[in-house]
Amino acid sequence: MNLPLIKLVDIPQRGDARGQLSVAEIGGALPFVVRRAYWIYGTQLGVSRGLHAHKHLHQLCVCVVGSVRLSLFDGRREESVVLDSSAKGLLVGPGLWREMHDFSPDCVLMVFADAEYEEADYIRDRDQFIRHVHSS
Ligand code: T46
Repeated sequence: MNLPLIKLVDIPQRGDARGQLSVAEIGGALPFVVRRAYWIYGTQLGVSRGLHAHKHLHQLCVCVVGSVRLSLFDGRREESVVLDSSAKGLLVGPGLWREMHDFSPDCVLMVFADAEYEEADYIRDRDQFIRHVHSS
């Protein structure tokens, strides 16, 4: 990962003969206490989501079924990461413009966040985001 605010982490797999089990916990894949979890699924073909940044929020994204491409932009550089395994998670810090593209029809994207939902934490205008990063 070239952008300092994103990090690909291993999610321990504890499967056995009965089937699979993946775990995200503090001291392991999770560097923060989870205050909210949500999951994105049933995304229509060709739809892109995200298209915003967060001022403070830290999140761990895990694609538990299917695949999705996340594109992250810090105001200068852009990086794309394909998530297609429940054994990998992407830690996404604040101050990054994020877009989600190429959802597979079966994609289930789980997101763990360190804060409750707060619309005031969102920057939904790309030009405003660029001004925000260049002024901080
Ligand atoms: C992010 C990416 C990866 C809530 O009421 N509570 C919530 O916790 C969330 C996440 C959303 N909402 C409402 C707000 C909107 O009316 O659900 C609706 C869809 O949310 P949004 O358009 O922001 O969804 P995405 O997929 O564009 O973005 C989401 C997260 O909002 C965002 O924090 O980083 O996934």
